[in-house]
Amino acid sequence: MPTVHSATYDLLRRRGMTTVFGNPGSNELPFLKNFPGDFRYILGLHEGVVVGMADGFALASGAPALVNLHAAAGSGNAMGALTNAWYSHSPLVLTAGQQARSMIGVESMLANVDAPQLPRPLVKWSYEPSCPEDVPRALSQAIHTANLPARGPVYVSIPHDDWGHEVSEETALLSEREVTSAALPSDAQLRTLAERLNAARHPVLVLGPDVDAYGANGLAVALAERLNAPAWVAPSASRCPFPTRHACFRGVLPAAIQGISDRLAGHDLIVVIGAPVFRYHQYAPGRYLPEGAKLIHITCDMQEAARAPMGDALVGDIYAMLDQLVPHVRQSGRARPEPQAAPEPQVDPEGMLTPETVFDVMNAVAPEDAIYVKESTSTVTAFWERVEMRHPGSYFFPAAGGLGFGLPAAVGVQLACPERRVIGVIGDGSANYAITALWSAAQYRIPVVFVILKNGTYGALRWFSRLLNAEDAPGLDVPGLDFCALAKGYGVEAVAVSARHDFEAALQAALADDRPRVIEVSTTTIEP
Ligand code: TPP
Repeated sequence: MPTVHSATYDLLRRRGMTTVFGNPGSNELPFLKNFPGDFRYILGLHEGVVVGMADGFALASGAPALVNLHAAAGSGNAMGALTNAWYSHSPLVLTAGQQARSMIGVESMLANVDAPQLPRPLVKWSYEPSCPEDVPRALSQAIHTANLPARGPVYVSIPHDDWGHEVSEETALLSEREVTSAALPSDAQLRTLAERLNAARHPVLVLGPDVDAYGANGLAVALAERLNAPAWVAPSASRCPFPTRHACFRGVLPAAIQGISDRLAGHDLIVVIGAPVFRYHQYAPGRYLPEGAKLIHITCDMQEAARAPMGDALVGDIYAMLDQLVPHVRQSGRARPEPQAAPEPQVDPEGMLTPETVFDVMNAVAPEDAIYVKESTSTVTAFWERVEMRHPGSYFFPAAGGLGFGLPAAVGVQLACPERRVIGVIGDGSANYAITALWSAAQYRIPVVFVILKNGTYGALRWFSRLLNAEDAPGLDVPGLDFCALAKGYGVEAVAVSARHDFEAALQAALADDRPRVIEVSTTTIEP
């Protein structure tokens, strides 16, 4: 007879989920024992790192990733990372060990009391099977729930005495299931949408992370070219949905109500695809839409559609909807937007680089299909202006702004995409939230190049402190950090640079290596 253990590994194998990201405790050992030879276990030294690595892996591979956490304490440590996974529609299947069933009620050590409640509201579904026989089915439900649109994290708590229980042969039926979605627009919906686009005098596209997640970047380009319309990236961008040197490309919209209206002024139709409407950040109240503009929202997430404060929405499969829509859009006679001028090089002060120079060097030295995992909060605008991104899956940024994503996600992305090089662009503030990811990169020989921008401060918060009239707030500087020493402590070779040619040489050397490297760059502060 199969057991919960053997049936679960069969199910995971059939779903292609043979990488387990975890940090174990006693509750998890019965799951991990007899670990099959065709599976790999990636140990993270803190649960934020575990979920961050899995998040990068799931985002870059587009497939569910398995996480194994330790009961309540481990799950609690992972919550910050879950904020990002929730907003990036990352299909994470989180499992956590629970005390033996008969020991939960007395609240023994490691009993996770009311376990399904703990990760809410940052999961699509959370569950503890009511009997051992239900564990494989519950995991099957978890995997499909995570993967169906809108994708997102799920959580299953599993008592540790369940793994040895026998289950029915019928459990094998779970492995055979295919669960897919087919959300296409009707002919009438398609016609109405195409008519509105064809009738618009000055349409504009606003593209979000789900365009990239569903590989619809090429369709977004085709749509922009048919409409000869400018294409903006939706505010608080967590992925790159459009080639950044295309003539239609305009950059990332600001994350403020009035700022967006100002940038989109003059357009009569705003078409938002694969993003919430909108992911605002700084408080700058104003008009939601510019004068005379209407908005159409194409999304895979019914919650995004329902909660938007304006516009019409169509919910469905982003790729399939664009694929059907583009042939119905007439080639516009409008002039194509002029390509944006290349930004000027910056002059670096003695003993430091401007972030602009760092990005110019990266753009010149890195392979054209490099993947950037970015977590340096004050340098977002400069990065998008200066680093060309051509291919799908070229950029990942924490979707909820929860720091501690960059270092581990870079490791996970590199694991998922061994054929491309991953460069982590991490602020000296951000790097500390998940620094132990360096250890996983070293131990599993995952050749991420980590570029740490050392400006000695929480740069974005300095900017916010001016915006919020709170410039005297304490706790905004981070002096005295030595990332070369930290990196060496975790087994990663590191170098500190403060001149352009040294950075060029260090980046070239790091990219030629098949092990991870850290480059600490002394940088100036910058306005975000
Ligand atoms: N804690 C978490 C988990 N997430 C956050 N976003 C913050 C705190 C608040 N926060 C936002 S930006 C920022 C902080 C602390 C500063 C990040 O500094 P750094 O990585 O050095 O980037 P810089 O802004 O200097 O480019």
